[in-house]
Amino acid sequence: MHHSIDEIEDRLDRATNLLRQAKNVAVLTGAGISAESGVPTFRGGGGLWEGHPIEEVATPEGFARNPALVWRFYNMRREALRQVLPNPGHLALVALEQRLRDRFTLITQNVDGLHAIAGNQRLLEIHGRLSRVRCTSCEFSRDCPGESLPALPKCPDCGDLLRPDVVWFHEMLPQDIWRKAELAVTRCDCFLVVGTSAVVYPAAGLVQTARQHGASVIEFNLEQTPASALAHVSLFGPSGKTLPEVMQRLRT
Ligand code: BJW
Ligand code: ZN
Repeated sequence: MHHSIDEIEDRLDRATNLLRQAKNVAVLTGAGISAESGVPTFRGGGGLWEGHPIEEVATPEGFARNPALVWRFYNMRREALRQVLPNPGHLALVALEQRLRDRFTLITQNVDGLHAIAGNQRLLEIHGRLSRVRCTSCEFSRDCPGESLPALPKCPDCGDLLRPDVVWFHEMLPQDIWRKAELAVTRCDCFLVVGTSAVVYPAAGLVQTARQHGASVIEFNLEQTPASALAHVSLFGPSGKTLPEVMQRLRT
């Protein structure tokens, strides 16, 4: 995507104006917003982890087949998270929440916890959180960030196998959180779609929902996605640059 300086400026101005006019704002983020923090995206790198398609390690079927393999994948990612910090894209969304307060909702597909670490409070983590574990048999659940877990961690209450508290393919999203996300999207007049390939449902369907309820849609991504066709303005570039640029304009 190559645009002239004038075209880029014009898009930034249009995005800022849509945001300025909005009473309620909802934001959907994906792995791309954390890319500049050093967290790998899913569909980058061919969507493979050590040669395994992501469906093999991020499904209940994959976990049932080979829990040790799946835990190796998640323990590796838990370790990697210790090194990472929020980037200017995350911080721009904290500034936006501070400006709008209860007129702002951040919906994230990310499990890295970086929005919470950055300081967003009106946050809906619809795919769960990597730092949390829960029992495959009982109600036990615990947030244990930065803790090294055994190769096959067991429940302290019942002794059965623990699993990462994330939403795998073929699983339902946490219903209360999902309902809140849908409600925020139907109520917003401006919807930001940041760093997501917009192919994983039901999250990707929120872009359509926003449009159907009359919101303006602004996309932040490196490249075009299925959401581009629904966006009023697409800002192509790293969100660690484009989000702060829009926030900067909003202040003047
Ligand atoms: C940058 C950047 C920078 C890079 N700046 N941008 C309807 C239609 C079709 C299929 C389905 C459907 N409904 C359900 C399905 C099946 C399935 C699905 O959607 N499959 C599709 C792939 C086709 N969905 C489900 O299974 C969902 N559950 C469900 O529907 O339940 C009902 C049911 C019940 C029982 C039986 C059957 C159905 C659950 C989906 C859960 C997704 N979980 C994962 C894993 C989480 C745990 C973990 O992390 O391990 O969530 S999958 C993975 O994808 C992860 C992500 O949250 C999610 C989205 O990915 P994301 O964030 O968009 O990342 P990428 O890598 O794809 O994109 C990064 C983007 O950033 C790119 O565009 C880059 O260009 C950009 N970028 N750097 C700005 N600096
Ligand atoms: Zn248990």
